[in-house]
Amino acid sequence: MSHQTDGAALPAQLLHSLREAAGPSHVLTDADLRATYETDWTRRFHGVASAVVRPGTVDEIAAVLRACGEVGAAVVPQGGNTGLVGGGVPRAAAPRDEHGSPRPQVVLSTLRLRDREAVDEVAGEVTVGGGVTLSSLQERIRRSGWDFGVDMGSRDSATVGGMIATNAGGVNVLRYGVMRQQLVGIEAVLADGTIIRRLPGLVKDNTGYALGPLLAGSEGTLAIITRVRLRLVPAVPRRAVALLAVDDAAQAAAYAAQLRRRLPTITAAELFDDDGMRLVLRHSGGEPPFREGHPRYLLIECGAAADPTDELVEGIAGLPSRDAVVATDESGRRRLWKLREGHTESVNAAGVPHKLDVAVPIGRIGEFDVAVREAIRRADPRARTYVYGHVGDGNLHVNVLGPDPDDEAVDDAVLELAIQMGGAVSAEHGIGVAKVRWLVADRGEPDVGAMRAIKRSLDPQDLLNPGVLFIPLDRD
Ligand code: 2HG
Ligand code: ZN
Repeated sequence: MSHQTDGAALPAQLLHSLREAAGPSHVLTDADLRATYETDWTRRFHGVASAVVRPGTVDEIAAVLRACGEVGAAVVPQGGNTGLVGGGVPRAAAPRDEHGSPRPQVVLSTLRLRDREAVDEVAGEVTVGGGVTLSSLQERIRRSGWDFGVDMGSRDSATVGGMIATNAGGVNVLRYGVMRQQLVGIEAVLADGTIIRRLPGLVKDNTGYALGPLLAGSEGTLAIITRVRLRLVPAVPRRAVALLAVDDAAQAAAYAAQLRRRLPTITAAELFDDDGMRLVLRHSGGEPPFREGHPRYLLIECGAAADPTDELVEGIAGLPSRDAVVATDESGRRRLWKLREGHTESVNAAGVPHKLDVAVPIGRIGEFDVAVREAIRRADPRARTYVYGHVGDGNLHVNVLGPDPDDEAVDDAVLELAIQMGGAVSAEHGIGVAKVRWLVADRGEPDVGAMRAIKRSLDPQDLLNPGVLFIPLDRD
């Protein structure tokens, strides 16, 4: 996975046409300038790009794709480069052409697609460029009393185009759903440069195949997403957060389920363990929330127009816990959220992590949390395991430190267990290059055959993100 990369030279014709398409200053060929686009956030995945191109408009993107198509160069779409499965950086082993030679890999950055229309106050929707970051979207719409249904720790860098491409989820899924459910219109460029556009923002639209939802979660393999129309949700300015210390993940999941029923204002139900919390505190400082450590922690957030503290306090009152704390002011809430959201950064600072984002039937979360630790111990007794995630929707992030980046024994153990227990090998991060071997095991041949047929008809040259999602088309 992190093997030495064999970067292909950039053909002069391609360099010329990329410069024509995006403007010379937006075609980066210097190793120093390319570097940040070539390695993913975890440092586990990297490859060499022949060039990085930063087009600023949909027409420029169409021209870039046509130029790459002419020479058979692979295109790696990239937004904020916050992906965790290696899908947004060049392949370590470059894709090959029919003669077995490495194909040039061009990273296509969407970061310049930053146009933002005014909020449509009547529809409660907004249209923005794919390169707009989540935090700048939030900032803008919150000014007009709206909010966006998806929120996550990487908000300052993650772009809405990338979030649609990976069908991101985040911390509020139990209330508002995943990215696909926020999408009411899309503009995208297909591999041959064709621009598809459906942006009127119709909530009901049954005229033919729904291409937007198909592109959501397609991980850059079917099109470059250039603009999206998103549904907004009413802002819930008053928030309260509780942290419960519990016995185990089963109890956390059971409590989250009860609270979802009892608390109409619930926005998040998050899980983490004591090792993870200690790692966060060591990395970023701060006081532990309780005098002593406990096996697992359940964070609950409620949000409403009026202060939901009483409702939250009443909701958790009937649940026996080892300890509990409620934060009602902004700094207290931030402090509790930091214990959960700080995990990704803290784990990354401690090593190159194996990140296994899995979905598990909610009723089996407790069983999975026990079994997965045992399976990892068997695969690598020295591994350090942290399990955290979105317990309210059955999405756990199993993070493992210790094994070499290329050693996939723990990855296999975790993913196999997820499938065995009726879960999925990816909940919200995607397949990328990290889990390609597991797609058929999870989805079955008929599903993957149908996916490959779609891929082949929209991108017969396998230009867009080859090696992501499934093995390259030419190896059928
Ligand atoms: C989160 O929920 C993100 O914090 C990242 O999805 C998960 O660090 C991870 O594995
Ligand atoms: Zn997550």
